[in-house]
Amino acid sequence: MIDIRSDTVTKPSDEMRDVISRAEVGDDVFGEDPNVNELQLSVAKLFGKESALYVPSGTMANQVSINAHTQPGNEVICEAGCHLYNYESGAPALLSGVMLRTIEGVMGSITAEQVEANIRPTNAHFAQTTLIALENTHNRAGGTIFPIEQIKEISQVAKKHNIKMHLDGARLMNAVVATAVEAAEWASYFDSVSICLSKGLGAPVGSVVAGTKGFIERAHRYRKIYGGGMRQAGLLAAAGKYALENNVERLSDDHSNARTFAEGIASLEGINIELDWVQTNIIMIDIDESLGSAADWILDLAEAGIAILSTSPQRLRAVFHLDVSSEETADALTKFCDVHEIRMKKVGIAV
Ligand code: TLP
Repeated sequence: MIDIRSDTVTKPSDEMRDVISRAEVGDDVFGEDPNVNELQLSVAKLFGKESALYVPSGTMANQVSINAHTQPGNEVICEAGCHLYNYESGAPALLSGVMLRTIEGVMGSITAEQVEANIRPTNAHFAQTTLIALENTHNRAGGTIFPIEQIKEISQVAKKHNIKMHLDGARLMNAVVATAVEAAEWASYFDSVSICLSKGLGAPVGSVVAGTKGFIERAHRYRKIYGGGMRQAGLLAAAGKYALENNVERLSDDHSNARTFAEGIASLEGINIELDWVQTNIIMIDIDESLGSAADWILDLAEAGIAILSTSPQRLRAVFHLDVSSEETADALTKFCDVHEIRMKKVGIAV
């Protein structure tokens, strides 16, 4: 089975397992795990921040950050398709007591003008806007990259209104590899930045969030409250360190596999792909209703040996990652074309 459901499905390589098996550990709740401490230091350095915190998941990275930046009753501005609004079970309301004010973006990106127009005036009637949360690359918009100039302008608006900025950088290293912009530059416009080690970077578990010392102290308290304190977490952190040292540059292979696949299927009848949106490792594939629903395609593709997910009734999402080689990409492309032919026949369109 070629699994392109997500880059979260990547499994640790033999080399990574070797590093895990030899990792020195300590009790991280006492701050004594050498691998966790080294990982935190290296991510803080990568993002040019004072401090960093290892957490079990990207969701926890976002949620400790929201809580550390806000007070209950505050409002957080974010883009309407973002992960923390759509896929985190309402956690901002439950855990931080904040409201989300969503803005419809273009390819997942919003503008400084949109942001400024959505900041609440200072008046007793209104919630206080205290945080802007952006996502780069943008998952639901198909791995698109937030233009750095736009981020810079939003950060100027944020400063003017004394509002904090958080970046869900689950896939920020994909943006780094796909552009000439370094991690520290992306991060410089934000008060906090998260990164997932368990997606395209290939570690089994874990995310890291970075920011000022004071922010990380508050985030650390929330990690404890959410039950995210882990003891001999160095086994996992060592895999995270290995991922950052070895698996960043190779993300460009995933990007070229995604492009090959997208270009290979884009001209099939009834298949619609915005090739401009294919900027990193994710492809959004819109299926014409005449060819059945995304659910129908998922079943037929599974039979052909491709595991894939949908994000809406007519949209499939394909994600390329380090466990899909260029040969497997070519194979997946052939299989997808075969399924296309099968579905054309099933619905009575001559091929
Ligand atoms: N995304 C997952 C699913 O939850 C949709 C995926 O398969 O892409 N931020 C972004 C931008 C993400 O894409 C995800 C996971 C997270 C945060 C949450 O990370 P985890 O799953 O580690 O909590």
